[in-house]
Amino acid sequence: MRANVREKRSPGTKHGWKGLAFGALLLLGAGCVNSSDRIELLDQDWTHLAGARMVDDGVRIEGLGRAIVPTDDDEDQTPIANPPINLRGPVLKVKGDFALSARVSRPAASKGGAYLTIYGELPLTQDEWRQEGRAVTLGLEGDSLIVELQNGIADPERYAYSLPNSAMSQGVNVSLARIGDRFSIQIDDETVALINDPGLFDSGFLWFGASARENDEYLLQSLTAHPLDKRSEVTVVDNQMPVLSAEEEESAPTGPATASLRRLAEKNHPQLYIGTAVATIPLLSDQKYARILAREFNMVTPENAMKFQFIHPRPDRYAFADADAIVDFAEANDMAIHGHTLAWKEALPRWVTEPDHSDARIRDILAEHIATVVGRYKGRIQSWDVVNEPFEPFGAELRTASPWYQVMGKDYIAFALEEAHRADPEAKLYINDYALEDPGPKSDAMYELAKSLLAQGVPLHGIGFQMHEDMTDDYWPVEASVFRDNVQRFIDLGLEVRISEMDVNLQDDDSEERLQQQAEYFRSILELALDKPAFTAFSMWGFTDRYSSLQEWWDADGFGNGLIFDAEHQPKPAYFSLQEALQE
Ligand code: 9MR
Repeated sequence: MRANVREKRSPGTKHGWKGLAFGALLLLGAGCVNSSDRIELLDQDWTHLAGARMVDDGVRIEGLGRAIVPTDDDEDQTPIANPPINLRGPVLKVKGDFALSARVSRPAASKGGAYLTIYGELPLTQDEWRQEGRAVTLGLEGDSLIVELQNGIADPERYAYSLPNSAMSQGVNVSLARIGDRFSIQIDDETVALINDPGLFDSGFLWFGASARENDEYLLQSLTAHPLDKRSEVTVVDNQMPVLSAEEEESAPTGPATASLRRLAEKNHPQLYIGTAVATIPLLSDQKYARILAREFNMVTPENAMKFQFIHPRPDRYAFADADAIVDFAEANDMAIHGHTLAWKEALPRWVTEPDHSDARIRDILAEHIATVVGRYKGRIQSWDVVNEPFEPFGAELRTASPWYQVMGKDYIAFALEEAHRADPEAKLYINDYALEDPGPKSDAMYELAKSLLAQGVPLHGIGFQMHEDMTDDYWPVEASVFRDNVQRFIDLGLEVRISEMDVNLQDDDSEERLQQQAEYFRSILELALDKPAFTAFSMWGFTDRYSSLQEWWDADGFGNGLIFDAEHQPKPAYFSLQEALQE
């Protein structure tokens, strides 16, 4: 088990990329369209942008108020906006000087914000742990145009300009041109500002996000792009969902075996899925990430995209785009999906935690949420972490802080399992927690809980052992043999078990010796899972240090180093040790 509960970086900690060529990683589909003309971007696909609706006269953007709400008691609890990004929509490749022009109108009564964000580098939206990217945001707030420059490191630079009186309901044209190393900002063809560009679009690729303030909306009537001179180029990139080809399947790193982890498992140990957590932004923007994922794994767990505040940001609004992208990708690449997570104390939106809901309403919220999310993916998601981390970090007591516990007491667990079962009777339902692998009070409490749920006939099928481990001079993870003895009693109850979120964090020690020890440890746990047919999955919390929620992702020698590929997507000794174990 982890020595300390994960150390969270303060939200909004921002750092720039270091030595990593992001542009080269983009998903370049087959059909690039070259054009020196003005491109209307609203002709492209905006259906996957959460809160957006394509209408006759443009794209209507509705404010979902999606925000990351830190739950750690020590942290500033101010929500950090997590505005939707059109990851599956148009991506632009740009060279030289170019202009983007948006025509925007708002309902007359609107005083709220209408925002368009143009990203040169995408943020890493990790629920509570967000790392900013590089972007320009254009916003209409009241009678002002706001321009925000986010360089990934510092707080954004913010500028405000007055809008003409007519700019409310009739609409206003706002343009951003990159000319040399400056941005020129225009309102209705009048230049209002020249601002130095700190290289925000140096990657050469642009993504778009659009959002409105919560409960507000606006109409994006047009969004065009064009090059400003003959040497410049603006091209729409076809951002396709990658599907692994037969040759790519053959390109697994050659170590003790020549096949990928998933192929070895499918051939030699078909009872066990080889899984990983997956994050949507790298999935849709980093081709290498997506291809390693499809090649090496046959199960994915959405790291954050199905958490409550992501997928259900307002009482009557769901935001399925990111979760759908993962499900589509998994199906296209013949991978199973493990859903994560339905009843947890964390990742709740403000509308659930803040108001004084009646007890009946809290029950309804949870039941409706589970019915909708599980129902949407019925028959497509094989198993779910229905209840996540019900126990205190290192104790035998149930966590009491969630609205679910506050209203239903410990019965919320059975309630959530019953609702999930009703929504998809075929899905396998799990309780998932950390620090369970050692025998001890927490593990004993989980055992007693599982036993009593089964005795009551509650549809519980398995237990997820997260296995977030630390390996440092001061702390060593639990021996596989100790875990083996402890897990048997759960298996004896007739339950399935899975390794659900394994990582072995080395902090900043990535010496050869430590990497070997990490490899041996990963192998020892996989061998244990291979040995007992009750294990259904060996799943890690990501596969590349580059996007690990623990990694200083701006730094290739970063902090966590806990996964089996390094921050440059190169296999580490741990990868080869898993290959070896699967081959035997
Ligand atoms: O990796 C996840 C990180 O990006 C989120 O900010 C955080 C809070 O939602 O959750 C992390 O994932 C956790 C998982 O959902 C439950 N078990 C512990 C995981 C790692 O801390």
